Amino acid sequence: MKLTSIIATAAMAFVAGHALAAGNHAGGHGESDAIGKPGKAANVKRTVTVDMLDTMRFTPDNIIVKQGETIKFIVKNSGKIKHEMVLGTEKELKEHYEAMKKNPEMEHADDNQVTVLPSKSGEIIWQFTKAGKVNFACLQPGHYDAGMKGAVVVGGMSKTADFFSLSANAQSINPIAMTTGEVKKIDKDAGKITLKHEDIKNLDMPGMTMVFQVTDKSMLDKVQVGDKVKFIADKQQGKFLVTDIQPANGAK
Ligand SMILES: [Cu+2]
Repeated sequence: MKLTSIIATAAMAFVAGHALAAGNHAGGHGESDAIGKPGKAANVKRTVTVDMLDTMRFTPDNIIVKQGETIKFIVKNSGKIKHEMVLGTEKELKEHYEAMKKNPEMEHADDNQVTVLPSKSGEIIWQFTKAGKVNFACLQPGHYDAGMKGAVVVGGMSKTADFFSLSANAQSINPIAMTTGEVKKIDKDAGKITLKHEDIKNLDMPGMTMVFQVTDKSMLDKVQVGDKVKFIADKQQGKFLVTDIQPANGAK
């Protein structure tokens, strides 16, 4: 059995919601173990918003997570046609995509995927238990072929060269490590934080004070101006992002 739990098309309006129906995978049947397992809402440490566009792209399309981390993906459809985000191995995704081409009307409701109608959003809560790479794709007919895919790199070590090619000075693949810094300014509305930071090794960036976009505004509730923090910085599409932040002393 591959990506199962195919449901009938009846509840079209319902697909924008998350995959409520698929409680059957909790604990896994084996097939999903390679990519992790459905996450529990109580264990969510971080929310990542993924935008789906009619240009057949995910933004971001390269996401870095820690091994064991439970991520809540807010999956937005900014396009005018239906899209979906499905997590899987490349093999699973390809097989599923072929099945979708033969049965374009089918809807699925596994925990590892969400189908989203135009202008709507849905969510996936997923725990990444194995180091390595988990692929994701839109399996709507034609979309995968058009390049609508991405990857989650699990384990703090990027295995995808294209991620590091974004960093002009990247000469080697550096492990993603927490960087120490101090909060200088928080702009909650804009989702921005200004950090005076030490060397950011994974971006090959010397210490300085910089403005970062946070991947989730709620991260800004955890810290205040003047706090010493540890954070993970990333660079995607030329923008500097903070994907995780926490008080440096743990206490708070
Ligand atoms: Cu799509």
